Amino acid sequence: MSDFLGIHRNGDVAVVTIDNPPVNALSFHVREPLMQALVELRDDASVAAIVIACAGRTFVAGADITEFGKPMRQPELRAIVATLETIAKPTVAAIHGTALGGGLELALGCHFRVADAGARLGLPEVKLGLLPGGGGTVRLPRLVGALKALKMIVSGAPIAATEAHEAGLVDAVFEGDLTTHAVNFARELARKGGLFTPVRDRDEGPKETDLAAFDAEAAELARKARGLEAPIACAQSVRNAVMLPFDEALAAERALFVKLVASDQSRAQRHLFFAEREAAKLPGKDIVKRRIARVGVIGAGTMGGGIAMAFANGGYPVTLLETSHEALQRGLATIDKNYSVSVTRGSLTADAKRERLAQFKGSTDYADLADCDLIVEAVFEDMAVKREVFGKLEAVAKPGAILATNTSYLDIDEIAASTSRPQDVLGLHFFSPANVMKLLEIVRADKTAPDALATVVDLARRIGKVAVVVGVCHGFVGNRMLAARGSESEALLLEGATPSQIDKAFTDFGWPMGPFQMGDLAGLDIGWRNRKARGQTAVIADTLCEQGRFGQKTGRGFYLYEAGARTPMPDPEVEALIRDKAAEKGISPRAISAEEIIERTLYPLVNEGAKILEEGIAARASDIDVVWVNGYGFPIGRGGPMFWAGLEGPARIVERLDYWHQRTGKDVFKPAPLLKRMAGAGSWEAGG
Ligand code: 3H9
Repeated sequence: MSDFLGIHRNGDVAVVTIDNPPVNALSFHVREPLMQALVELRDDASVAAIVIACAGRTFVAGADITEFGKPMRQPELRAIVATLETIAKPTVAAIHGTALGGGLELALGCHFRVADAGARLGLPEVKLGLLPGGGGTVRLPRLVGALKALKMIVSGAPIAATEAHEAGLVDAVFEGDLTTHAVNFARELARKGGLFTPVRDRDEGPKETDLAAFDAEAAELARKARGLEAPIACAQSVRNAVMLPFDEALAAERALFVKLVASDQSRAQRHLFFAEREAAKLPGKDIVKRRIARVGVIGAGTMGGGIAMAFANGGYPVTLLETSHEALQRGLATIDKNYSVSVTRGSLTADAKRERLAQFKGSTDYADLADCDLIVEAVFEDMAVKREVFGKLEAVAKPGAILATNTSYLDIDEIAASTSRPQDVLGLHFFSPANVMKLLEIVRADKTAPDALATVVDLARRIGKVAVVVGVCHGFVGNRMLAARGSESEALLLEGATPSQIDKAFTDFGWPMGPFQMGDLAGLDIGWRNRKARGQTAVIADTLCEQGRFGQKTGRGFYLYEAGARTPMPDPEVEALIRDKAAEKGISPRAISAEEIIERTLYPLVNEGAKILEEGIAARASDIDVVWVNGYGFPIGRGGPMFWAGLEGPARIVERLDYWHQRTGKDVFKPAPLLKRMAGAGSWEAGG
């Protein structure tokens, strides 16, 4: 009937099959024939029941996100669902793969839902800064109860078919050919006959709601939302489903959706959705990737152990190498302990822990790396040590093995030059803890072969990382920009701001924590050691370290911590120290506004991003956003530094950078030429 929709008959059951690869999104060219098909089948007396199924790898994964922000073409999903509910004969959604967002809402318009045993169902709109806008917040509570619906909608996390069955969302779970099962299921219902009640008219769930428990849960979720509007709107809409008649609650859901879809937060989150997928794309689609069957990791310290766990978690056998038997045992014991914590927390079963541990082979002999297809070194951050490791790898690694360094700052071209196979060398910059953090900066060195790069980009996805390919420079994308963000921290303190005032400006902006709280958490001694090695100083942070104040681990840093606690408390001693140091430098303290704090920390961050883009260290502005959101906690509702720069107004940023440059003479404030062009052109691409 259309390229995107087929109808076939199985006796008196009509099967409508949506076919819109890759994920069967409900684009206009699907909605139009779908609406027409439903009306025709409803009015066709020879049809006893209707099954809605999908071709390809999944049921409908949602509305077509690319259509948001443009005028919505009719018919809308809500009208399709409303039409479904006018059908008196049984309607059955046959769900395989994922039924997400508008996909699940379409299924909620059917009388019944049957699912393949491997299917997953959810309403993930909140992750796009939205709420389900096709009736999901009003219908789901009628099947699973308000509390469960609240959790599903505010978290956006899908649930498995079996859980959906237990919750009442799915009526039957099948293994084998789903369409055949669905047709038989529908035919049996039609044979039995009777009245089939649409979900909208089933209100057992909302009626039973314990409002006090609901409100307590909603308040807790709102607290965790940290300034994001969508989770609050989701909770409000589910509450409406309990309190208001169906049509009023539906209208209220619509009003909230319309408001959210036009909001900067949702635009930012939609930008990130596509940015993450774009970042994983490399030019040269047909590159044949290398085979990775076993991974070697050199160094079983915090970083090496975490990297080894990341690969083991992704199903790869790992050879873990250390210099001594003791260090190896220590590393393996830590890995064992980390998995035990997951078992205690319930996120891993004891069997899964055993399987993961069985992936590890420990060794102290480089010769044992000979069967590895990828070897990642995570040894001490020192060029001589790294070169020595790569020299040893040269002798043992098999031809074509990819040799990766986890360096955070060092020149990978120089490391590659220490082997006769620089085409196999690249950087894999994991973030700590490497088994948890999503971000992976993949560093393309001068001579890295395209197939080696394509292989690790693919591998990153397989182990659940968000990968961004970056070029070689000091600190790559993330840490280089972090240095720019922190360059004014000390100056702000000396001029009159307190650590808690600066941190508050950050948390008010949406960061999970500010730079001083972060420093205390990571350990101030790390930065101190780095500064000493490079002949640099930071008067306040250095003095704190000289006093043994290393942060949380010593109970004192920029803040005070009660024994075993993580809550920072302002410390008058630190504030006195700051005033003393300022007086020594002849600086009289003045009041510093939150606006000034943002200008002197986040504008240099954007400026450095523009330099990175101009130098080709990052391929796209959106890649930088992916790095900052996934690796450094930049608030998702702001879309990453480069997207936020567009909202903030690049012309304003340039003007204020100029101001601070004139005032301080510091390079971080000198506006990058690309940023200036962007201010004129309106977008990073047009500016470039
Ligand atoms: C919604 O439904 C609102 C309604 O409540 C209200 C309406 C009124 N639209 O992720 P992948 C593309 S909001 C357009 O790599 P996987 C994606 O960009 C929606 N495009 O595959 C990529 O393109 P490319 C609620 C979409 O197998 C390609 O498909 N639903 C959409 O790893 C493959 O994607 C969601 O939020 C879309 N909805 O994962 C679900 N979805 O190849 C969003 C995907 O050019 N989707 N694309 O880069 C997902 O979570 C994952 O894509 C999924 C498959 C799990 C389905």
